[in-house]
Amino acid sequence: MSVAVYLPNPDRCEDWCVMLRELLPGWTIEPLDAVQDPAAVDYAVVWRPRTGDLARFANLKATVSIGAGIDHVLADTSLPQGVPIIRTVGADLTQRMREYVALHVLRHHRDMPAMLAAQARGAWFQPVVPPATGRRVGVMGLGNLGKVAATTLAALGFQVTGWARTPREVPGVEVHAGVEGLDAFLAGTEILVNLLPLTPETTGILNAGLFARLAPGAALINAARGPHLVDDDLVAALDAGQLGQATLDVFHVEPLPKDHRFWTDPRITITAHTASLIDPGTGARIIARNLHDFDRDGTVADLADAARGY
Ligand code: NDP
Ligand code: OXD
Repeated sequence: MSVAVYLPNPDRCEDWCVMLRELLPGWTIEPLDAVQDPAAVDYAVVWRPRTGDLARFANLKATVSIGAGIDHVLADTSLPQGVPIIRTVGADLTQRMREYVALHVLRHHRDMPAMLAAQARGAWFQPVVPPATGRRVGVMGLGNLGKVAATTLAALGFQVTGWARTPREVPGVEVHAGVEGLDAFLAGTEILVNLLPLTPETTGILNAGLFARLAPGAALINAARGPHLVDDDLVAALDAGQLGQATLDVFHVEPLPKDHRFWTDPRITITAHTASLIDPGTGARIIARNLHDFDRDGTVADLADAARGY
């Protein structure tokens, strides 16, 4: 079998090739840009491929996203139609995201940014915050990551609501579904966590209209994708006090450009798309297993639905 690997950083691409070669002995694993015979390529393993990269492979059996999201693959307008896309998900990714969400929800809940600002001024600052049981936190997206984030927050004692496309039961979480459930989901939410996939329906969903439906002074945590957020609407909502704080892990352009206004805004905490950064060692093992399973009989647990967009 022949596998073409692409990540924008050539060194990281080479690292992934080395690990996949160890895990898939007998397979040909090479950087996509080194492929001499595109017709022989069976599988592409990619993170943010360039437009046209995948169309070169006429006999592609499947594309593997090095990550849970597949938006970066679907963004290629010349993507070969009908070629299955396999996501990379697993306990490692879920655990990292649950830690990130718990950390930042607790930070906002306990007013940590204001405490750090007070420390910088040498001020003795004693805000009275409600216990978690008095705080309403909403999680958008109840898939692999959102569900675990929501149940983790519920275990910490928060009043947790969740929003998905379709109804379901999640222990300890009040679930709302679909566009018709959005108002009830947002009403009274004081900390909003976004873990939606990026699709045409969810692009720009974090906008002025949505912020207006949250509790005044709410905090936003966006750990999903940059284009979920309308940047100007975030700044306007912070200026108006409709939002109090934001933690952003993802951005329209990554790395976030050096001159972007978010860097110096004290109301915004920035992390560099590290909420649940895939560890290459673990990720390569998941990908090798998925390729092996798919190659055996065309079935694999982590198949994405390209038509749905996630
Ligand atoms: P899943 O595909 O497992 O779950 C997606 C969830 O979103 C589902 O519950 C789905 O509802 C819901 N959803 C999708 N569309 C809508 C909609 N229009 N309205 C309401 N709900 C909707 O995704 P994961 O949990 O694995 O990952 C979520 C996203 O997190 C990824 O797509 C990626 O963008 C991001 N991510 C970010 C990382 C980081 O480090 N910052 C790391 C990994 C992922 P339903 O179940 O009803 O279909
Ligand atoms: C992912 C990511 O989609 O890291 O897995 O963003």
